[in-house]
Formats: sequence, structure tokens, C-alpha cells
Amino acid sequence: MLIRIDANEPRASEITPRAVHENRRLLLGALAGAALPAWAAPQALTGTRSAVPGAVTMEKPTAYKDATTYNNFYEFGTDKADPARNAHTLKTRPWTVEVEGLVNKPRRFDIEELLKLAPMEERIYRLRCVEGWSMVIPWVGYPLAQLIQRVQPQGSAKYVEFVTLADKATMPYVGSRVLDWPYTEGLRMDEALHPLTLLTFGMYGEVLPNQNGAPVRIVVPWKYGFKSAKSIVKIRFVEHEPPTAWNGAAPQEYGFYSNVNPAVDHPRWSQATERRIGEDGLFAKKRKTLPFNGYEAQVGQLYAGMDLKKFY
Ligand SMILES: Nc1nc2c(c(=O)[nH]1)N[C@H]1C(S)=C(S)[C@@H](COP(=O)(O)O)O[C@H]1N2
Ligand SMILES: [Mo]
Repeated sequence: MLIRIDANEPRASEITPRAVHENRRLLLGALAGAALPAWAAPQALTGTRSAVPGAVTMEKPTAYKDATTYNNFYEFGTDKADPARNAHTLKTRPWTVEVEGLVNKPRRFDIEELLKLAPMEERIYRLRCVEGWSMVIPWVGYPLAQLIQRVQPQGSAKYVEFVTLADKATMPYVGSRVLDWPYTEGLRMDEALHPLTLLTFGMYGEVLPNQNGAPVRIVVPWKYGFKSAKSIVKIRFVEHEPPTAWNGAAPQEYGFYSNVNPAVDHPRWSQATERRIGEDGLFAKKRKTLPFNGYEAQVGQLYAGMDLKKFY
């Protein structure tokens, strides 16, 4: 069951100071080791490589340094460098995630319980921001479906809403008027249950850095980055499409679905191409953006018959 990681894959140990790296490794060792047999613990630092089609790309992962210093996490500031500078104040323990709404087994999970709920996998997904840049990141987590199955949604539950932490004491921009806080996001139930939708606890074989959404976030690889809510405290099952932070702030710019779609432009700029972070040298070519961020074969059928210009 355990699949070894390709030897040629760049490891964070090659690009971060050794002491820092050892520290994070130990943390994820405790995390992933708990979900796997003891003999597997050393390899489990990076989880098991996923067998889900589409969950691994052959593209070169973005440098760890870039993925952790060029972020969107508006609770900590609107500049790309702000989250890495400011998110050290985020307290990720103790942490609980309340799962509530239209489910037979509503439950409050302590983060330590949530870590052990299902085996960790490593998945190398592209993350495409609506602003026109993208990264390739080895995420560590397990399918959100694993959690959903355990709480038994009722037939009336058609959507899942994610509510994230809004703590004025530790998040300097909560209270500012850029967005309505808390930052919320949502998925249709079939999207939430899709095997590519990952409940994420780590990246590059290590626990999530605060600026990337510690201690738990969602990663939905075929949608624009803002759907991948960080630092989640509540998961709510509801009947109707829930309001979301960016849709509330600018509905004509950010739709509920927000599937990556090169054919539907943002009203203020094109979505046809993207700049891969780390390739931004003078002669770096922009890449063509792929429908559903390259995951069309896996998720296209979720939207069969829908007008994606209307449901953007
Ligand atoms: N709570 C919260 N989650 C968030 C955001 C945010 O501002 N707050 N920004 C989103 C956006 S716009 C993007 S592109 C991704 C960025 O994730 P990364 O910093 O790990 O690359 O996080 C998303 N999740
Ligand atoms: Mo984004």
C-alpha cells in the first residue's frame, strides 16, 4: 500500500535550512505516523503517494520558498509577502473543527482526531489563482469525502460551507473592510465528495506553514485558488448555495463555481494564460491555462449540461 516517492523529486530538505526542516519533519512524523502502521512512519513523513487519477502531475513542484512567501491570506494582509511576515501569530493548537448542519452525526473534531481520521496521501496539484499565477504543490492530506462519510449527510444536504478562523487578536486584517469576515467558501455536495477534493494538513511532506492555512485547509485543484479556504474551523452542511466571501465582495467578478476556465475572462483581465511562479525570468513564456486547471478528465462530468459562462 505504501508507495515510495520518486528519488528525483526535490525535497524541502534541499532548499530549507536543516534545523528548520528537521523541526517540521518531526511534526509531520507525529501527524502522519499516527494514521499509518508504526513500521511505515519514516516514509509516512511524506504520506503515501495517491493512486487517484489526476492526483499527481509530472510537472516540477514550485520551490518551497516561493510557495511559502508568495501567498493570499487576507486575514494577514493583502500583499503577497504579508502572510509569511505576519502569520506567526496564528495559534494552531488547540484547534477544533465543528461539523454541523444537515448531518445525522454532527461532531466537533479536535485537530488531533481529524489528523488520524484517514490515511495521509501526498498529492501534487496545481494551484491556479484568479490573479493569473499558478504553482505546483505537493499537498498532504486525505479526501474530504472521508470526513463527509463519517458524519452522514442527510438527503437535504446539497452544499457544504467552510467557515474559517476570524480572530482579531491574532489576524491583523480581520476587521478591515477588504472582505466580510470570517472568510467563507462553499462547494456543491458532489464537488465536496469528489476524490480530488483534499482536506489538507501539510505540504512538501511537512505540516502546513501558518501562511498556507494551518492547521487545516481545503484544496480544490480544478477551481481558482480562493475556493481553497484556509484555517477552517467549521464545516456546515446546508440545503442552499451558501454565500461566499469573494462572491459577496464582487459577485460579477467571482462566481460560486469558479472553475478554472480559460474561456471565461475575469471582467478586468484575461484568464487564458498563467504565469508559473518561479518561471518569471525575462524570457519565461506564459503558459496556456487549461480548462478545469488540467483536471477536466476527472471533473468535467460534474458540470455536464451546465452553461459555464453563466455559472462562472
Ligand atoms: N481564509 C482564507 N483562505 C484563503 C484565502 C484567504 O485570503 N483567506 N485566499 C485564497 C486564495 S485567493 C488563494 S490563491 C489561496 C492561496 O493559497 P497558498 O497561499 O497556499 O498558495 O488561498 C485561498 N484561501
Ligand atoms: Mo487567489
